[in-house]
Amino acid sequence: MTSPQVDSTAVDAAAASGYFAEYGDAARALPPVAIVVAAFNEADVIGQVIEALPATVCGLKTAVIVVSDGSMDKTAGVARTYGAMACDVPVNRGQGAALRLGYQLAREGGASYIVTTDADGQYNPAEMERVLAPVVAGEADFVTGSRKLGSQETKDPVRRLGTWVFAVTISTLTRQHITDSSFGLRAMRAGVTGAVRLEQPQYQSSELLIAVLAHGFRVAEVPATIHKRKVGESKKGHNAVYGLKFAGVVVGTWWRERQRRVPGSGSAEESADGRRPGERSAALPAQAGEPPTRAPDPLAASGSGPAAAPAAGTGSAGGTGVPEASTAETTESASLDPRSAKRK
Ligand SMILES: Nc1nc2c(ncn2[C@@H]2O[C@H](COP(=O)(O)OP(=O)(O)OP(=O)(O)O)[C@@H](O)[C@H]2O)c(=O)[nH]1
Ligand SMILES: [Mg+2]
Repeated sequence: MTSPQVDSTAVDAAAASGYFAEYGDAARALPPVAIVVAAFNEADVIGQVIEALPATVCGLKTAVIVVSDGSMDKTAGVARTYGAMACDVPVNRGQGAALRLGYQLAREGGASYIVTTDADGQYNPAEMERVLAPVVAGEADFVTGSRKLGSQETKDPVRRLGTWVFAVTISTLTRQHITDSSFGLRAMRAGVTGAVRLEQPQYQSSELLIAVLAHGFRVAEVPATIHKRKVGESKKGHNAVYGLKFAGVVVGTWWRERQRRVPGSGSAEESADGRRPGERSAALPAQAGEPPTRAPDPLAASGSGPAAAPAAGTGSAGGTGVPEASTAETTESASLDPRSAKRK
């Protein structure tokens, strides 16, 4: 349920100004890691999710930003009670619009890194460490968890097939080896989110991934776990609707990013940050307050070979010393286990 006709810029501006007025310095001087969570009608579960989020990841302090838009329950209030900074948008636009606003709030608050997770408890907060580590180490600009490399709880054959089909499709279209294009636990340098074009109001994950790949950012995948939703229902419709909309975003984004190439010239338009589509990038310039990172791995940044290769099949991300993932199916409680790297 989304309302795409609203003036998104005005909605974002009003919501951001309310958020900064409410949280003041805490919102303007964020710690290095902003954990951004989009939430819609998740009051029954979001408290447990926030409580289980780590206070530090990779040795860096975290702050939690929850963007609730048009929730009809007490999602934003519960998020505040559990210590998150909640941006309560009055109209419902979708997860993509909410994350985009969350990224903006994180960047404006000075966060160096953004980690995303969902509000429904499907991801294991203890795995944030593994997802963020290659970014902090300067070995990747964007890291997504992968259920193919890790594990998934669902036995739904349609879901499993869909994940595989979209991974193969995106790998073929972008010529980068991707095993999971819709994993909600991911980490990136904050500046990446401002450099790519993000327009999807709801089905955002493949747009973000394809745009990041097309810009030449260094992408890696690490093994991670996805559980079944514990409370409530998917906000994105059942398999057929979800699959069709997701497919539309994959093809639409790929085509849009292709158009950024200058026709016939063999070269490509530059993006806002001076980067060309498909160009394997050097790391983004460090932001103020960002801890120093190691020099990028020239192989990872070379532009040849699969950008997502570092973790594939190896259980670690590019030799970062990131812990191996357990490929065993983990129990439901693991994703919300407050004993694992608890916030407070
Ligand atoms: N702010 C906001 N968040 C949303 C909206 N729709 C979904 N979300 C959040 O985005 C996250 C993912 O949404 P889900 O409905 O769980 O979709 P999914 O995880 O892709 O699919 P499932 O596997 O079916 O759960 C959850 O945290 C939702 O609360 C929305 O319209 N607005
Ligand atoms: Mg979900």
